[in-house]
Amino acid sequence: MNTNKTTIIEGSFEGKGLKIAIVASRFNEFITQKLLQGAMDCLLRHNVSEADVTLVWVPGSFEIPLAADCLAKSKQYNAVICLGTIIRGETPHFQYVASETTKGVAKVMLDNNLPVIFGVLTTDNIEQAVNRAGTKSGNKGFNAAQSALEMANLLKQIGKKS
Ligand code: INI
Repeated sequence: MNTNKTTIIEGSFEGKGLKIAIVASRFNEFITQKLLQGAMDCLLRHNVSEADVTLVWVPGSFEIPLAADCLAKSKQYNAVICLGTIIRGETPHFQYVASETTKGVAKVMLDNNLPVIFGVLTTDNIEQAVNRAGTKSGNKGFNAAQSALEMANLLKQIGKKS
């Protein structure tokens, strides 16, 4: 029930003036490049200036949290978007990389009070990854950028810690 007394706060998707950092990992780069294209498409279509985007490449998803933390601590950005592709192999390696990357990104976000968006695919096979990188299931890079815009604008309203 909305009695018109409720205060509702939400972030818009307006990107004008926002400074965005993207951390992308080279492992499975052929997929991650598609996520990056999707993310840039979203940012530019929502009025983020190309000059206000910084792109940082890291070797693999495991290294994403460290780079994201450095970018967050620089206080130069309204949001950090993390893009990577982790595909299950024959060993438990996938599990360790996926788990540490996920935990790491979440930690960086909370430690820095900044939107740090999880645009990392974790899939059972290459087909699932392709489906999420601009084919059957959309483009998760585009979705990640949307989340970054919404959260950056939301944090402008609720993000100040006393
Ligand atoms: N890194 C990925 O981004 N995706 C993977 O699927 C992957 N697998 O499966 O091994 C992967 N491994 C590399 C890892 O991220 C680190 O770069 C490496 O362990 C060095 O620290």
